[in-house]
Amino acid sequence: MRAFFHYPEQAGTPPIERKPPLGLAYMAAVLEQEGHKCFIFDQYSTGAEDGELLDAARRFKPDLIGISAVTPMIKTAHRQTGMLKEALGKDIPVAVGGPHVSSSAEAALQEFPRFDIAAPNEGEFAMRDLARALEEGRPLEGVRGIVYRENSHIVRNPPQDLIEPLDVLPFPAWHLLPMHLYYPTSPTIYYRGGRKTMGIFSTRGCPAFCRFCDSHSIWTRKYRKRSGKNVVDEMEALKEKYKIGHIYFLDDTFHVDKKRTLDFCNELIERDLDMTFECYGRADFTDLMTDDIMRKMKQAGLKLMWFGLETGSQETLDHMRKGISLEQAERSVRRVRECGILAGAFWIIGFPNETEAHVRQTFEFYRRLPLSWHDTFSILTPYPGTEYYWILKEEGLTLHEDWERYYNRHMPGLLPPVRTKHLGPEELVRLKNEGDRMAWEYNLTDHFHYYLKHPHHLARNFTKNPRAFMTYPGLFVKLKWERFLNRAFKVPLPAEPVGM
Ligand code: B12
Ligand code: SF4
Repeated sequence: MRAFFHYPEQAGTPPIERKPPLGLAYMAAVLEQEGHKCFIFDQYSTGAEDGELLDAARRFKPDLIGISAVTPMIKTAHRQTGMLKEALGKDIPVAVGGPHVSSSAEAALQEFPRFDIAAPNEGEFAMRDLARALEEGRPLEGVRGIVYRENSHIVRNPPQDLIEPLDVLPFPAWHLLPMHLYYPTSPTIYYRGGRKTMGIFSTRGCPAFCRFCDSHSIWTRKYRKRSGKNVVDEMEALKEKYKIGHIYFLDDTFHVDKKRTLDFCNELIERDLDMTFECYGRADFTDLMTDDIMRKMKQAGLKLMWFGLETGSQETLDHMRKGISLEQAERSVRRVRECGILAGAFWIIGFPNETEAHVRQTFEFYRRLPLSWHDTFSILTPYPGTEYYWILKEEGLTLHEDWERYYNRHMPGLLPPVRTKHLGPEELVRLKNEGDRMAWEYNLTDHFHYYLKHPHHLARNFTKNPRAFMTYPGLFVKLKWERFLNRAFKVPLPAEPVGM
């Protein structure tokens, strides 16, 4: 069987960040183990034209197509499905998976008639069983983990069991990915020190209940982990094969399990790979960790820990069911910094009850924290599958469901699909831009200080990406000049988002 996997382009703009479509690479690895031939077309990161997609598919001659889509990609995925079916000239089954269909497989098949099969949740074994059934000419009835059309009905088969232990999975099929596109590190990501980077997914599922988050639709809330040894094996392989020096863990919450965290650190220290890493943590789990564990993580190579802090208003934190307090958030960031690790945070504005005063509270909190990376602001976007999807709808705060416009940040000229009870979409964009500007002013100052202290990183990053560096002085002058005009002559700040 020949399986062609596709990760569509981001409609409307160039990619935010080139990161590997690991889901497709995992599925391809599993299919290859079974003797199938696979191909991955990462249109998102390559920026390839649709014509190139069709050429690649024609050359490969697939028997099965698998497309991955987040919500804002689903329309593109559907349009391209039509093009692929037409170009290949025969009835090749197209399965779509990933976050959007994980929460709403039936609705997606109803809304998008060209998809034949939707595969919600974890896809490795659903895809394996689907390929086996198609190859053997068996009906889809027996394939667990898929939703498909039968005559005019949509049929949902029983789900696959969650994969456990996760160590049974092979490493992703890196050889099918344009790996070089994921390496380059921008000068703004200074702490990676110019090392080649790659992402790893080492745990699945987050036990928390944040109302804006869609992770549970894919993974459930059950926390599953790969062993420390298995993860370090993957790091070692990436180092040997691709000279990767820095890993960004894409897990929702890396350090839920203290023992696994320690096992991983000990293994990494013992093997002395000279690799660094960054990960996402939750403030409450970090709060529970002893300084010993934090220091061990630092010793193992942890450069930066990211936190979803979201807001500076306790009322808003409680509304979104974040499950942390502002004190915990602040304590965790300070502790991480005291242990010699950098700290970054993600922020969201636009929660249903938010007023401008709430957003300003967030800005103040943001300024107070000793963060090392100042991330820009997202606007709450109610992805289907999240609790806010239903809450906002019921409260009349959802403005439309044009999925293509369901981005939560980095999209110039795009209004959010929601409002709050007190702020309209334009006001949310104005506040977001004000926040982003503040973030960039901090970032430029922080980068300057970091590079003063680490001139060798400056040299390394500069040689890796000189063009990106050249934008630094221009951005700095622009931000300062606009701020000066705003303060001195009340000239409004430009509405366009900032960033490098
Ligand atoms: C890394 C990441 C990114 C990377 C993209 C990486 C990439 N190329 O895949 C970047 C930073 C670019 C990104 C951007 C965005 N992201 Co993002 N991202 C993630 C993150 C943290 C990890 C994804 C990952 O690597 N997973 C690991 C692999 C193994 O899993 P997977 O890709 O999901 O694949 C598995 C299953 O989904 C399924 N599957 C997937 N595809 C297919 C296809 C078939 C045929 C089958 C059978 C199965 C299947 O099987 C796979 C293996 O088990 C997730 C959070 C999470 N916990 O998943 C959010 C997440 C996917 N992102 C999300 C969002 C909202 C976005 C943005 C829209 C945000 C924005 N800026 O507006 C953009 C969209 C950009 C775009 N593509 O158009 C949401 C998606 C919600 C939704 N309903 O769409 C998530 C779930 C975050 C969350 N907690 O809510 N993201
Ligand atoms: S902690 Fe992160 S991954 Fe977990 S539910 Fe909240 S937002 Fe989602």
